[in-house]
Amino acid sequence: MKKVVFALVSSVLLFALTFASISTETAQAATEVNLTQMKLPLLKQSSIKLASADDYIVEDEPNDSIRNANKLPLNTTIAGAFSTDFDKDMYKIAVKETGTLRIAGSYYGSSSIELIFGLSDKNGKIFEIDDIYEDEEDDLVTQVFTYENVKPGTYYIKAMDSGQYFSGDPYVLLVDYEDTTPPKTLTVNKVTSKTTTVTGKTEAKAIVQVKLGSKVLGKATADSKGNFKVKIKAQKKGKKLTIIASDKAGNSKKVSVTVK
Ligand SMILES: [Ca+2]
Ligand SMILES: [Ca+2]
Ligand SMILES: [Ca+2]
Repeated sequence: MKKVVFALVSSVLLFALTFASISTETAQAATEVNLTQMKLPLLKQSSIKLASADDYIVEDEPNDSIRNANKLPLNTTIAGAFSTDFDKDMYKIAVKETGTLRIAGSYYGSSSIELIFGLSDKNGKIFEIDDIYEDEEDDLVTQVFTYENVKPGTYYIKAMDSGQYFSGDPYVLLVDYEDTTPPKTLTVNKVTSKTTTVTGKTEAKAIVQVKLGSKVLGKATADSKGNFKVKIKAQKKGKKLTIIASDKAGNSKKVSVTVK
């Protein structure tokens, strides 16, 4: 009996040690991966706004199913490896506003892996790719999949080796998201010839400009509830002002008001 318990403990330990050393190796190998180089194929595509490709996180096993998928923030880089045969790595992403998703997967062509990956919903339904871009430079193999009009929701990225073999060689995934949704609301309170603060409501944190023709009379950022106050010089009755609310990605909504 004692022997069995000992055997169990040691196999658990061995298992834990194998995992610990694999994740350390993955982390070390990932630091050798040139993230700036990895970013290039992405940057070659238009309108890419990668926030933090120089920083990366490392996968956290077990992450083989939707239930234990690793949370992956948008505009983030993650490094992983296939640490056992049939290892699958699932990553969970949350999209808050309709936009474009670009997922780039890279690995070294001379290493022992051939990365395959894709985007699915929680039921495992695979999304069609709108655009595929492939690049191979200095041994670095990269594929960029573009998904357009991705609606708000939770999505999963599944990564695996094409042969489902264990190798421990690193791969890197970059998730780039571009907001394509303009602020939904923009209401402006009455503006009179005495008004020196234009107030109203729009999307939280939107930048609001008040313009007279092409001249910017004032500019302010909406608060976290979307309320804004833009200071302007009082305008004459009958003048037509344009109020423009823009989100961080530059999507904008405008309305016109006449000075009363
Ligand atoms: Ca893995
Ligand atoms: Ca895994
Ligand atoms: Ca937006």
